[in-house]
Amino acid sequence: MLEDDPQREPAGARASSPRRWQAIALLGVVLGAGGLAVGLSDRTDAAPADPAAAATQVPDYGPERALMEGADLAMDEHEATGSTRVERYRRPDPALPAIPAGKVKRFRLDVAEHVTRVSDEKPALRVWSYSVNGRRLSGTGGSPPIVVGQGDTVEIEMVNGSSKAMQVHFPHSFDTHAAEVSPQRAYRDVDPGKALRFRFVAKHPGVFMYHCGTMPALRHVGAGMAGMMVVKPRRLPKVDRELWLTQQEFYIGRPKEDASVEKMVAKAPDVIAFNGYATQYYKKPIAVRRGERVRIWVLNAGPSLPSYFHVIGSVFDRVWSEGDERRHAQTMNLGPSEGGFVELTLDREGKYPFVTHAFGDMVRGAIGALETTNAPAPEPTPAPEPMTGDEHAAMPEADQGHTTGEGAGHE
Ligand SMILES: [Cu+2]
Repeated sequence: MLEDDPQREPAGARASSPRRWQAIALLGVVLGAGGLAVGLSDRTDAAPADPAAAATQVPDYGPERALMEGADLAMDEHEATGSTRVERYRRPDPALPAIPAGKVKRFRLDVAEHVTRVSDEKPALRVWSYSVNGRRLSGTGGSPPIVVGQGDTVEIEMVNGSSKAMQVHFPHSFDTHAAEVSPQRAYRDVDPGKALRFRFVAKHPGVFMYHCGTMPALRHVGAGMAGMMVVKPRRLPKVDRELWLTQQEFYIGRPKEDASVEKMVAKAPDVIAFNGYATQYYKKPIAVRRGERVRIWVLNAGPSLPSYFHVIGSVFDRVWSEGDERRHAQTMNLGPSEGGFVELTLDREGKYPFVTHAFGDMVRGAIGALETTNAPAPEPTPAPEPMTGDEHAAMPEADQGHTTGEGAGHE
């Protein structure tokens, strides 16, 4: 299925970049006393003259590169420099984009290393993220969703910084869990200013993660390089409204600089956000209509913490995640990289917070709200209080007076 159409030099040439070889050399030192040093020591030499030979010696993706993680982590932090102008925030549209027209679904991913806030309360940081077909989530740490249908042929063009304005300093790559391809070919590193293209057939439906797989992957995903790829199942019934929410962790380092690798390793994010900015959909809720059927596509992009997606004041009629379907569910549980959708109908006017029900994570910003069109205007919003007790008691408008179940006449 894969039609690999590289637009750049062979992978081996990239593997000879000075930083990479420094990292390999350091790894050699680190592992010097161990048996692994035997297997890797030949890579501490200068770059091989033959790129093809280098490609076979140094896999772009796999356990051997994962071993280099420690070395890379130690060396690269705070290495990048660039514009520190803080990008202007624009609230990402939570409406799920349509599947593009055309027989082949084409997506051009571009990379930017840009300084932005991901929370009103925290300093700005340099986030690494993707744009999709020219659309970027400005002033947030998020990346836009990609939407195709089951059985579609998908063409990905990964451009690592199409212009100087993208401020790209590092090799990056693009790995989508929706594809069945050779990762050594499709997901290999792309140097700044270069591009790579591949195709696959999206055989499996689901909500898949895409992300940068360049080692150390934790650092690249923790810096922001992840997003949602929806492959809609065949014969999926139409609903009134489709939304997308990607939960993602952010690890703030020194102000306006790259994310903190130490915090990533410790799994201690400063911010956990839906669609790249903490509490944005709580402060300005997502408008829905009472009685309409809403489908919310959710991805947990991690990189390291689980998500327990719950809508306060509602029960999911249907949950579909990772190939399984359930009904009558209160929460959709998603490990890092997992995704799915929930369907619900809000029968009464109101503001319905959605959260990860891991409350220690929710208070870091993983809260938003659906608000029916005619609901009262949102209250002036202080940052949400930690909900250590009964969450419903803490919510405005939770009590609509329907304690006996007779319900409907209230509105
Ligand atoms: Cu990357």
